[in-house]
Amino acid sequence: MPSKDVDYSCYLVTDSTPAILGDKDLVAVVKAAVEGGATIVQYRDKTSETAELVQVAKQLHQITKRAGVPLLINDRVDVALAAGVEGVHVGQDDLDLKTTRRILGPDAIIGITANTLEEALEAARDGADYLGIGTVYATPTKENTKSIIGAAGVQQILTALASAGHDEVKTVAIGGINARNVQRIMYQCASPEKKLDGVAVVSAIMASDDPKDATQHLCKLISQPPPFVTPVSRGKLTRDELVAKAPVIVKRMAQAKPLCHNMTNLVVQNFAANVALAVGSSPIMSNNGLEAADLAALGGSLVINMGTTTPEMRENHLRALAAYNAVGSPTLLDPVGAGATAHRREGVKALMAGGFFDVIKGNEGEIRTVSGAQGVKQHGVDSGASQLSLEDRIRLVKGTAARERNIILMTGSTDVISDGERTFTINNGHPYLGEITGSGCTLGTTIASMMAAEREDKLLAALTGILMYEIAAERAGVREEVKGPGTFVPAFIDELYRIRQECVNNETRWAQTAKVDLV
Ligand SMILES: *[C@@H]1O[C@H](CO)[C@@H](O)[C@H](O)[C@H]1NC(C)=O
Ligand SMILES: CC(=O)N[C@H]1CO[C@H](CO)[C@@H](O)[C@@H]1O
Repeated sequence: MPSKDVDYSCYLVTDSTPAILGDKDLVAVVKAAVEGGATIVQYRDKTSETAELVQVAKQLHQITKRAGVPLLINDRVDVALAAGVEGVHVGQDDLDLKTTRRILGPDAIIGITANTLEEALEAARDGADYLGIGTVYATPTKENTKSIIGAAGVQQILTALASAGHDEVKTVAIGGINARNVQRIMYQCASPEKKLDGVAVVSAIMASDDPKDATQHLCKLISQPPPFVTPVSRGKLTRDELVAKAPVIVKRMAQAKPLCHNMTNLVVQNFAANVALAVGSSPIMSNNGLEAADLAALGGSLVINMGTTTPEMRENHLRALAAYNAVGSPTLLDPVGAGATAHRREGVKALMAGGFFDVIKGNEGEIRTVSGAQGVKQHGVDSGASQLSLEDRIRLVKGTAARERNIILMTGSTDVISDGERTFTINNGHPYLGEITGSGCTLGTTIASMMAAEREDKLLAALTGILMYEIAAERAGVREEVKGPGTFVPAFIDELYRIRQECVNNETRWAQTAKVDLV
């Protein structure tokens, strides 16, 4: 077969260890996977003797050749030659690429593992056909956690390859990839300049009771964008369009009364529920991850508030997140106090590695933690009180949103929000919001409610939520009976309710007071 015309999309790496393979037969599993649609197979066996490796490789090759699927051998150039397969995959500690190429010739497929920018660029220069980039996430098959780079790390490598002009080199991501996360990983790894050509999986197929079915399912997922990606391209958005559309979205939301599923342990119960009701969504509080799938099916949105997260809670959060991601319903993360303790930083990292959030909202310290939670470079992890300039805040928010391919909102006296392409600052609100508990959390609820009603342009939905919330606060703050934070709360709830009613009655003037700038 012409070796350089290779489909890397659904790449199986074998594993013969009992912990993964169980009592299944390796050759039978590979046969099933190839029938299920695996497009390329790497035989990886770090323990068997050479003679056995060659013998198994030959057996596997009979299967793959018939299906027109290339077979590569991990590390062992001699075994690849002896079995006459299509190529090898080498690690950084194996035989070097140039020597491997000299031995196997120009037609052989040669891939190499790349964990860093330097390794990737060097391998591309040295003529690798493809790079196995990772480790994306922790995996049961590899112990070395130091090599974990997350989707953000993969993206950084793809960007660097593209800027160095290495468009030709193919790329697959590897490490902890399974049916639950494969679509998100492909989506979040992609840089504007270069996308992944595929993903490599080990346990998701090798450990499955039905490897054919598992492969079919994975290959199908790989070929489709994740459900939470909106098909419409993100159009441009001006302040005037926003002011015109916001009341329409609030009205739509008020009429649909979408469910707002909040997973939180707030001490501000009453206030949170009252805000949701005033805004017009239908609050439901369930911290039980098991019922999340049922709730997700109802078309509402999910708010995860990290206030007091415990390890058991995290399992529930991840389960709920997976359920909402699976149907493409909106999700919002409020990483309360994210930078405060190592435990919370760990929590943010685990949530971001465990699913997709359409919006991550937080104050400066929280968003700085989020920006450092993943990736090759760990910048700005500490939540010091360092005051960033507005320009720095804008850069941070925009860069993090572009990297995560979602929406980042940094709240403050000037809010900054971006989807990586469009960035806005908002200067509405009232100082009393900072004097009451739960105002950050309930802003999250308001935004999530709008996102359930406006599914196409998520940034527009989020902006609508912020405006409704902050303009209600402004109107409450100037009411005659409001003398301080205590009297502010009921007035604020009234104003949220009034704005909703105005929208239902087609009165749109409230939105004119938006202090929003496209930056
Ligand atoms: C608001 O506008 C819609 C469509 O333009 C109209 O059908 C509806 O009757 C209006 N509602 C009110 C309360 O004026
Ligand atoms: C808006 C809303 O539904 N808030 C709820 C979130 O969860 C807490 C309990 O953890 C409830 O008390 C709130 O009412």
